[in-house]
Amino acid sequence: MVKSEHTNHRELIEWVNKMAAMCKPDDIVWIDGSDEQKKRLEEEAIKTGEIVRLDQKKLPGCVYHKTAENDTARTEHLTFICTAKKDDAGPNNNWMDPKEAYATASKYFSGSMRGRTMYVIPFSMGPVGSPFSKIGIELTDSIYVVLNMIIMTRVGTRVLDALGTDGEFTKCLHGKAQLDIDKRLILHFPEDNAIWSVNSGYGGNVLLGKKCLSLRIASYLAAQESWLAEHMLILGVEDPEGRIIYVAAAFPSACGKTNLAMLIPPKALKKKGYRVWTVGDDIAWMRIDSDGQLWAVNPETGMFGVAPGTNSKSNPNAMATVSKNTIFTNVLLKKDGTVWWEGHDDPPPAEGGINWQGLKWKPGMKNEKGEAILGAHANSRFTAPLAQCPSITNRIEHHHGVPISAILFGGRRAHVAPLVYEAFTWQHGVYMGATMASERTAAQFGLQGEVRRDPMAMLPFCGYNMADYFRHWLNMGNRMLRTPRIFHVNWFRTDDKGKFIWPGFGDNLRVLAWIAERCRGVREAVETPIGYMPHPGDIDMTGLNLSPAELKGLLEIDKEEWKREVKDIDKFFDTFGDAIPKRILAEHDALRRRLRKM
Ligand code: GTP
Ligand code: SPV
Ligand code: MN
Repeated sequence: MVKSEHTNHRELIEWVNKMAAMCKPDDIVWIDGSDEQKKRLEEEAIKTGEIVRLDQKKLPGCVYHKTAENDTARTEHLTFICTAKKDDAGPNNNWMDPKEAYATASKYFSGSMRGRTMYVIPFSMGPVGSPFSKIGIELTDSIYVVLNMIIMTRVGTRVLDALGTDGEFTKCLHGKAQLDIDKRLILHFPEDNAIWSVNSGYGGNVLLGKKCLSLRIASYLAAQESWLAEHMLILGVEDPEGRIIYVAAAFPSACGKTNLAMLIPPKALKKKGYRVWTVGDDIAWMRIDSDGQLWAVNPETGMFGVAPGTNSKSNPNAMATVSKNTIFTNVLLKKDGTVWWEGHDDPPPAEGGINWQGLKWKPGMKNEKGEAILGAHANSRFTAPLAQCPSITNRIEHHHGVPISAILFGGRRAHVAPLVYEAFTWQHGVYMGATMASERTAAQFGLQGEVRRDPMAMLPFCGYNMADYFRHWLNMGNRMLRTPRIFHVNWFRTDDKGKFIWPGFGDNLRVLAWIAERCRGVREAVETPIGYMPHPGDIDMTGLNLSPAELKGLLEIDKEEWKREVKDIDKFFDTFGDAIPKRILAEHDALRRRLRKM
């Protein structure tokens, strides 16, 4: 009979024992969720240098951490979906045979925790005990991971209590091993409800509750259980009459989810009485409730946000949120025990500091090629409790979450996509999401700026064949009594000098206000070949310095660009063979026809 002082869950105890037998840690510590234990772990990590305590007067409760230089973003090329059949992973995923995956990773894990402690983190994605939540247990040899998970998820003994003696959980194993990029693997086994991550210490690769569980594994479960696990922020837009509509928005990594989720209304709209409520900034789990409508929950409790460009002008709510109890990763560490990043409120610190590569850094430093050396990595991040966000909703612990009126898709497009357009129907909206594209950012390894198709912002996160995922989206629409309206937005159109035309950030509320009016059915729109669009006069421009010509440019559709777009989408669909749902192909043909008649 297996025994543990922590749980009577037999399968859990056996699994922990088995993983420990492979990794051979000196010690095993169960995370209980208490402040005392958290403090103890912090002290320990400070002693070993894994984290650095920041100036506690200026940044109370804050610490700093630097990852290895080759370990600063998710490594999509080393991320695999390991299903028995290759087709089930789809052309959108790297696939590995589960047997081979377990065998290879076992070699890397074997004995890798000698001289280290294995931490057992019971965590709940979603409110503890809610029937909609999912429980995971992460084993890790990194205190940094433990401290992040404490902020990002609900952890500790109460989760074990909710799990009981036979509850289901995702088996999450993480080991830093040697942080060897040549042996780095992020493996998902949807058929076993398991995740193995080895040789990395970077956020999305190792905080296994986030992308690995809440998107890749959850999307697989959601398809079977008829719900949606999406890479979406959730926010509430309150209009001057006090009515709140909730919006979920899918933008690819580093394309503005955190910023939109915490938006501060521009002065003129604030004066009119607009407010924004933050529900989530990265992940939405959405279910059809007994009222036949779509409801969304944010399964996380923290934000793991991009630091560069965050300042009290672009995102004052984020700045307030990271003023205490925050972990800063790969930013510039200043001599005075504070931190800095490109686009911070403070000018580059003349006294310099330690940059993300561990170099003694001074403003203006250049490399051999004459390029600026950054203080903070472009994908440097902060981990902060969402509860500290001034605009946080009071519905965060509600197990139904919030009712969704609108779904937004969007990416970074210098051209092609106008500021906003609305789908004619749910089916057309699913097509819009399935064909969205964006320029690559620093959140992924690879060629920056290259345009790639990133359906629903889920290309790196869909745990199964995306053709089936599109079908699942279509079917979800059929099951709803009333579907949310679907929109496409683009804050990133540039002029001929490459400058963003739209001011973005807080001013995005002007577009949200139009969307809210569309949802309430009180605004007419212009019918165009790509969807419904606003009359330029219907976007509230009070207090905004943008010429009518510029606004017109933002709403323009270039027929030739769109024809090229349609061809590019053909190529993308081809990668799925004949698996793409007919309803999606019908929308594609319909768009082509409408453009021809334009
Ligand atoms: P992940 O955490 O990687 O999923 O990213 P995210 O989608 O939450 O992106 P985030 O809000 O952190 O924004 C990423 C970058 O986009 C930041 O450098 C912002 O300054 C920039 N950004 C965000 N919103 C806007 C906008 O409306 N206009 C412009 N021009 N830039 C924006
Ligand atoms: C993203 O890249 O979409 C993120 C950061 O939100 S990570 O957790 O690394 O995935
Ligand atoms: Mn993200």
